[in-house]
Amino acid sequence: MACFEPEQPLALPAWSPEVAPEPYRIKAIEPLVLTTRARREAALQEAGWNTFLLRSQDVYIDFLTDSGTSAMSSTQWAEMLRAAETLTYSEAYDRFVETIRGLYGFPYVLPTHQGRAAEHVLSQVMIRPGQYVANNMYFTTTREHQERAGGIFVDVIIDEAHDPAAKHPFKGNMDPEKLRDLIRREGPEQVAYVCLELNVNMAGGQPVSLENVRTIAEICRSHGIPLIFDATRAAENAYFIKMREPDMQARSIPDIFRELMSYADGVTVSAKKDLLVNIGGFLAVRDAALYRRLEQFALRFEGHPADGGLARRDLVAMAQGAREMLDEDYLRSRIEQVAYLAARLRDGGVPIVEPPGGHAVFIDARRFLPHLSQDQFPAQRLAGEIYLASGVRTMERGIVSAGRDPKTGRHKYPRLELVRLTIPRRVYTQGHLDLAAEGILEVFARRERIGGLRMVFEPPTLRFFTARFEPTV
Ligand code: PM9
Repeated sequence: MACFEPEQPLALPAWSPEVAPEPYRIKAIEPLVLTTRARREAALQEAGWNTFLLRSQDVYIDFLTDSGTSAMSSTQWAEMLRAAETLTYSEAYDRFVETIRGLYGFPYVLPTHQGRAAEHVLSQVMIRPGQYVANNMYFTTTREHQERAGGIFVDVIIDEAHDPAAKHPFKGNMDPEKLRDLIRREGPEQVAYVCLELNVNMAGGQPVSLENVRTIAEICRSHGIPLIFDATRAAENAYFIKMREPDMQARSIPDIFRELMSYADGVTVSAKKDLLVNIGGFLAVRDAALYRRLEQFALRFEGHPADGGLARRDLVAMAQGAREMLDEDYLRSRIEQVAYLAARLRDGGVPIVEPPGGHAVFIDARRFLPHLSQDQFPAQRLAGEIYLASGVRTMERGIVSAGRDPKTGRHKYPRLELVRLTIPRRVYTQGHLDLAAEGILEVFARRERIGGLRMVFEPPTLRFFTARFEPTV
């Protein structure tokens, strides 16, 4: 198979009985309620124009997040019920740890209640105040925990990642020169660790190439700097490597995944994404002494190291999800669903981040609403307008999410001002994607008449969750 051509969207494989659209059928349903425009207007006003604050019953199609929103398989449900009936805590823990060890290859595994808890434990244990942490772009909670631990966050992602139109196949890559510069400037002992996120959420769900991982790992090894992956969407990253990287097409996803993991000293994972569960996360490392320090810290915040504050059923659901997440048919159908929605919007002229990523389509609010300045919160406004049009809930990923500089107190003004349409795993059908696309095209048609917002309430941290806004026009 030819490798990725930047000018071409990811092509669907030719039809055959082996390549069906969704490799599952739906056995349980949750009714959806379509609200009226008047009801949505009232709901958005009550929510202060923050889609996070909308009540779920006022949402028709929920593209807020792919986190904890997956449909679990019948085997996951069966495992959960069996665990509650027949397994002791230790047996559930052993199953979880053996599965994670087998797939990820780390000897020491510490469950946590979700991803940000793993980030909290890792940051507090590994960062000395005043040390640097190099990242490929940022994720909100990851950066928050690094800075809370006294770390200095540095973004060393490639420049193309900040350009929504650049069609680089691996826009999540770190720039080796930027990383070397940081190490030269500050000295290797001043770099606590390098944090490489696999599929970079804020860049548009963009993957990192295996070649780039090898290069970054070599730089880290030669300077004695630990390499930590945020492996929250690493299974989806492995799929992109197989599809886009030269000489990878003949390899299996588990094989690519295993090689990827072999370069890291440790991982933090929010299991609410790749692992197809509603709650859970973990930390995994190679070094016994580091593990003992992490375990001691986690005891104070998470629960016993054998459960991370989770129930037995959560541990076995994660284990089963981990066994399902590397299935190539499932990954293909998931990533093609994202590509389908992207194509519908692109065909209608809507500016989106190219190429589409693994978990979401990102609309470029700067180009959608070019008459608004970033201080008028264009992505936040657009997310509200999309909700008003069709009851589809999306999320701002721009100036509101970026927050303020801890030193100057000023807005951070990220180059990317995006609205994220996040596709939950195994949940929505093509009909839902079509409806969402139609609603956005209707907003696009009247884009010139859309005004900005002003922030009327701002919390001190992670403001995107609870900030409130009012339209200026
Ligand atoms: N990501 C998301 O919707 C959940 C809500 S935060 C806006 O994208 C990465 C790459 C993530 C992530 C969560 C976490 C934190 C860490 N890394 O939500 O605490 O995308 O399980 O994981 C969200 P938890």
